[in-house]
Parts: sequence; C-alpha cells; structure tokens
Amino acid sequence: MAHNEQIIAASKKHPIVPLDEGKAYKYGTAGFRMRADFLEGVSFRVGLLSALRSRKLNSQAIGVMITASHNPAADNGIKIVDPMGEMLEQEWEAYSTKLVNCSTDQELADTYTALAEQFKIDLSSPAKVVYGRDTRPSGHTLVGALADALDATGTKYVDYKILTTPQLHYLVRCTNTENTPLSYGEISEAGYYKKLSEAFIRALAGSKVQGTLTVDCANGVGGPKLSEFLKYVPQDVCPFDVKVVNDAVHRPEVLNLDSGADFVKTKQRAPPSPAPVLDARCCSFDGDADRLIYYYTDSKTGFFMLDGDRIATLAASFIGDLVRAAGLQEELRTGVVQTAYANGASTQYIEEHLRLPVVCTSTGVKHLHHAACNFDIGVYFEANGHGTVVFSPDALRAFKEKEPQSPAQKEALDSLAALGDLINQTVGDALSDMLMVEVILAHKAWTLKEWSTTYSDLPNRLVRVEVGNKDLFQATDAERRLSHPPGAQDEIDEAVKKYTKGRSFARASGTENACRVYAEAATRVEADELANKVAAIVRNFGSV
Ligand code: G16
Repeated sequence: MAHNEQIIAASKKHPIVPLDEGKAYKYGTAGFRMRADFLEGVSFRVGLLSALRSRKLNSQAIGVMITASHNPAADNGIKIVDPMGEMLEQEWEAYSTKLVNCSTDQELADTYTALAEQFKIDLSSPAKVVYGRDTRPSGHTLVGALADALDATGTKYVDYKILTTPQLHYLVRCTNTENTPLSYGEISEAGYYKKLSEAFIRALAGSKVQGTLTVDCANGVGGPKLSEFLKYVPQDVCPFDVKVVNDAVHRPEVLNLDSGADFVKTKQRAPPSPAPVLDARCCSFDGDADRLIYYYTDSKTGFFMLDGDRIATLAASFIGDLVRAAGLQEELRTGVVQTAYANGASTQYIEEHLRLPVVCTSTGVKHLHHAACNFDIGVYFEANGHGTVVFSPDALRAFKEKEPQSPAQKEALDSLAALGDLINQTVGDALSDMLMVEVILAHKAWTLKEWSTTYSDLPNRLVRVEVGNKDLFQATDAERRLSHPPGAQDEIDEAVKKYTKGRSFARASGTENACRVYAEAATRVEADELANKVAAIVRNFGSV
C-alpha cells in the first residue's frame, strides 16, 4: 500500500519553511538543529524517514529524540536513533536530508516512494517508532508533526513524553532486544532507574561514596530525572548524598543559561548560581543530560575542571586495572577514542602512562562510538563531556563466564560485570557516567583534587566565532585541518608555529550557526593569544 495521498494531506498541515537562497537543511553533528520555528516540517519529514527505516530493518523500532541539547532555549532539534540505540547510520542521514529538503508535498511523497523502491521496502509491512523530547516548550508541536507522519504511513508508535536523550536511546535498545539473549533491560523509564541503581550498588561493592555531590542540571530534563533516579537508591544500603541544583524546568527560558556542562566547559568557570562552595564536589549535566563535566573550587588554585578527557583517563585507568586483575589483558583489546578537542596532555598520558592506543575521530559521538566498537573495551569521550565506555559481546561474556582463579580475580570480574550494566552502552549518558565516576572515586578513595593530579592539562581556549556563512569552512584529517576556504589553513599554520607546544584548529559547528576555534599552548596567555589570532583568521575568511 502506498501512502502518497495520506502523506500529501498530512504534510499540508506541517509545511517546510524555505531557507535563504543557497541554504539547505542538513543532518548535522546530532541531527537537524536550529531555531524551533523552522522545525515543524522537518519533524514531519523525519517521521516519514523513520517509518521507512523501521520497515527497511525488518520492523525493528526506530527512535526519534526531539532536543537541542546544549543550545539556547529558542532552538530545538530532531535526531534519529537506530535499533541498538546507536545514532542513525550515516548513509541514511543523506536520505533524511533529501526528504527534508523537498520543496513541494508532491515531491516529498514521490521521494518517499522512490526511497521505498530503492530499498525494496514493503510499505504494507509493520513499522514502529518510539520517541521522546526534552523540556523545551516547542517540543510539543514537533512531536505532533512527527505523530502525523507516523499516522500517515501506518506506523505504530510510543510517545514516551519527556525524557533525557540517553533514556530514549536505552528504551530503543530495550524494545528491540526484548525476550532475546541480548535483552538490555525493562522497557520503561522505571526500568532504566532500576537497572542503574542496582548496578551502582553492585559496582560500589561496599565502598562508600564520600561527602556531598552537587549536580547542576542546566535547568533541563536532567533535573527531574536525576531526582527520580535518587528515589531508587536505597539510602540505608547505599548512602548517596546528592544536591540537585539548577533544575528549574518550569522556567524554559533559563535552560542552559549560565549553567550546564557546555557553559562550564567553554567559560572554564563554575555556574554563578548557586554560589560555588570551596572544595565541594560538583558536576554539570547539559540540557538533555548526555554530557558531564566535574569541577571544584579551592582557595589556592581557584576553579579546576575535570572534563571529558579526565573522565576518559579515569575510566580507562580504572577499567584497565580491573582487566589486568581479572587476567583478561591478553584476551581483550582496550583503546581510547578522542577528537581534536582533546587536550594534548591527556593524549600523551593515555599513550605513555596508560599505554593504550588512542584513535582520533571527527566531532560527534556518532563517529567516536563507531571507532570505540573496534575495541573490546572502547573508552570514548569528547572533551565537552560527551561519551561512554562500550564493551564488546566477547568482553561482556568474559566478565560473566570466566572461571576466577582467586577471590581477587572474582572481585575484579564482578566489578567489570557491574560496570557493564552501569555504563550506558548505547550513547554518552550524564547520569550513568556520573555514577561510574562516583564508583571509581569511591574505590580509589579519591577527592577531585587527587583525581586532578594525574596529569597537567596544557592551557587551552575554545572560542565561538560567528561568520556570514559557516559552510565555507570545510575540514579534513579528523577535523584537525581546513581544506576550505583556500589559504585559511596556511594562515593558521603560520600562527601556530610561533607558540611553544602550540596547536590550534577551526571547524564549522554542526549544531550551531557558528565556527569553533580550539587552541592550546604552553601558557595561559599564549593559549588565549593563539585562540584569538586563529579566531581573527576565521572571521576574516568567513566574511568574504
Ligand atoms: C552534540 C554532539 C556532540 C558534539 C556537540 C558539538 O552534542 O552530540 O558529539 O560534540 O554536539 O558539536 P558541534 O561542535 O558540531 O556543534 P549535544 O550535547 O549538543 O547533543
């Protein structure tokens, strides 16, 4: 059964907003993301694509998340999640871009039919989509458009309402693995909390979390969800003192405002509210709770940040020790995946101190996740705090089935198995990552200050540069160099040469209408100066 007439009729209710001459909608770093008033038609068309994708993949459930994560409140975004909870396969990003950019309803219906024919999709077979949204008020209209596309294409769906992004990824995987040997958990939000709290207690194995943890939730969905999770942690068995702050979800205008992981990482300071407390252990989520940054303030050094690079090194070192203690080091290959934003000192520490291989990919967890899956234990984190640790089926099997040769080996195997359940295997997850960090700190009996002494970061600076047309900037070599506009990279190279331990690159953001510049150098002053010079080069080339 073709769905053309229904699609054309429903599409009229959700027209696509034409963009300026020469511009097109694009599936970026994390889906379509822009000002929310452009997105109703996009959401409808993403619904059509998801229905096709589900039918193409033997009626498995596809996920759709409506969120603009770290972006300001006026933005929104839509991303598609594949059956195992991973990001949409890249080839299909191009098909979704094609559908979204159709200029008439007829062209849209024809493109939908052409894609079905191209992939030999039986349009009368069952299809399923599950979706959720963050706390942005615009999300309501966008899910309405999505549901209309699913109705028009005879697709079953479940609306999970307000969720964190990683919860939606979890639910997609649970839905598609139910009653199979790969079952990932109970298909419900409560199931997610139960799985994490149970694994948290097992992973702590009697170690105690010290002191209070203050969690800044960027006034986003992470606030209420974290509070809900805490109800599942039995305080008598596992005392866990968490202070949830910046959780004003009833005031949508303050989402990500002067708070959250992106604010902390880019401004390199604690959120102004609540006022920083000396030596307190603090962390920040971002607007949809998939990024995590830790920090503290002390009277001597002031603000100190433990970002994604630090979380990666902490996890790699702890898990590496457990793997050795479990006698699995010959069987399982461990590696770390980073992007060009990783501090050079962290890469050096991983390669020289932890003696693990490091792979560098383009920005976007979709790229890192893929590369991490080439290892049995793949630790991947972007410096901005987005990441996770993925375990291969062989690794998970070994944790559960290897016959321990000593009580110490049994303990290590049990800890690894618990971490396998605690760490979200589908995508970076601030809540799950935070629990992992808390477990590791508890086992090591470390404060954040002790964690911070493992290596010294090179001073660095991240700058956001607004340009006339960011699409002029095209990157190559895992986004470490610009291939376009011609001449820009030569000027950056010239600037970098002048600084001791200097490194800098520029790239167009895939989630914001801007370019990003990263610079690091031997001293704070030099890092700032280099960042400003490269930003000026970008501004100059971008205004042409
Ligand atoms: C998204 C992606 C991240 C990426 C970030 C910034 O994060 O999921 O992998 O690092 O955007 O990307 P860009 O530099 O291209 O703007 P989030 O937390 O906003 O979904």
